[in-house]
Amino acid sequence: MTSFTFPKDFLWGASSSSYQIEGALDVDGRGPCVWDTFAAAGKIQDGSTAAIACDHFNRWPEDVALMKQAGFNAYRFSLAWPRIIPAGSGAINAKGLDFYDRLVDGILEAGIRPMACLYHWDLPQPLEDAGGWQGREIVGPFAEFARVAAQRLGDRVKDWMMLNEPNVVAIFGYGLGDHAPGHHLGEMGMLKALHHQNLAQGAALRALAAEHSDFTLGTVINLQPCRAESDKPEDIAAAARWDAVWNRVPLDGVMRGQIPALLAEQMKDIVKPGDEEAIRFPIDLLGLNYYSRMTMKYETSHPFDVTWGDAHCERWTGMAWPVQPDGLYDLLAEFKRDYGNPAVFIAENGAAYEDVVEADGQIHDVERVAFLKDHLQAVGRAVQDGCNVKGYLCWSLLDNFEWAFGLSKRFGIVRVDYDTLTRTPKDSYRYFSEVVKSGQV
Ligand code: IFM
Repeated sequence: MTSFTFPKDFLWGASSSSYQIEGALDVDGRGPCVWDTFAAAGKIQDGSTAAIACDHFNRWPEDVALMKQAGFNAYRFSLAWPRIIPAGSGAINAKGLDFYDRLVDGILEAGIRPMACLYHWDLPQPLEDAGGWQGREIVGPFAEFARVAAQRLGDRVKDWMMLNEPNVVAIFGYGLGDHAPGHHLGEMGMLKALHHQNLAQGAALRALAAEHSDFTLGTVINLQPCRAESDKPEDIAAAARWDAVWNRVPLDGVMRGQIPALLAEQMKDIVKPGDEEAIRFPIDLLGLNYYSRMTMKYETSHPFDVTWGDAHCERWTGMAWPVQPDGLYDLLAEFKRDYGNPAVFIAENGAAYEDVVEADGQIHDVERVAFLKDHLQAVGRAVQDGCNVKGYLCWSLLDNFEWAFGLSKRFGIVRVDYDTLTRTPKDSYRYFSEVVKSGQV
């Protein structure tokens, strides 16, 4: 592709999440969350915790300055539910809200558009103890949390995303047990957690719409095009099944108010009358997270009789995820074709690699630069072909706490030295900043 110039009003920036960067888990009245419990149970692979993480709670002015210096005009961050409502429902913690108040003011002063995400996985532990995403009782508290956050920040934050990657929460947190809260509930556990997040999201969207008429409302889903590993009918069926679970339950829930036909029988006792209407909402902006495709095959030892991998790919990230920029183009083109081309933005895209700090203290992360370039070109091609893409936010500004992998996987375009908490921009930061400032890839 020859060089492409993005529209002038394109959103450029990064995404982050509270638990992965803030630290300060015991400060100012924050309550416990499921990831605190999961870490305390020794489930983090490198034995680390998020107790300090990037210490963004204290160092956010430096992080906002790095974003400003890079030329960003947008930043998506998440609000820690247990910081704002420590028990998940009930008493509001004014000091928790004060933190986000300061942060939002700082982001706005830097000329950056704050995009708040309500739920990026730090579920208050008392809510999990009451059933978490397995029960419908969580819908009310989530909508109340949305209302509380909007009442305090809604005069300045106009972009509100509800959930981040509900499929990961449901599948890894409740189905397979790799993520907090660590349940192994299999297929039904996954489907319940998916549906109840859809319901909570619908209620929160309505609560926010009632608060302010000038909000841009949306949510964030990580879509992964699913293709069959072979032309065997069982692999083709496995790909269709997993597409229904991973992509369509969250996507068709909010966009169409539909339960995928392939899952209707299994979900018939989970979905109550009126639910389909309750999960549908005419959102203004959909965040799409993209990391790779999924190549599926039939495998009876796994839930839904599926497994994924990609034996044929030649490029891999440090997460052992295949590098497939064409998948991002395909995703955007298919979304345009199948959903009527509503506004979307890339809410996450990036890669972890084994970074090396050179003798001069610099990080020449050539693989991450190539990853970003290839994916930005894919987005450019999609925009050129008429896809309604409003922005690109990389994952992530900082190296951070990568969930069950702890501090061992580095996704940042800025390195964080976890001993000194020093931030060092990598080559990828400079590369991305050039793209942002020129608007060209
Ligand atoms: O770090 C995560 C983020 O929290 C959600 N999306 C994928 C990222 C990389 O695994």
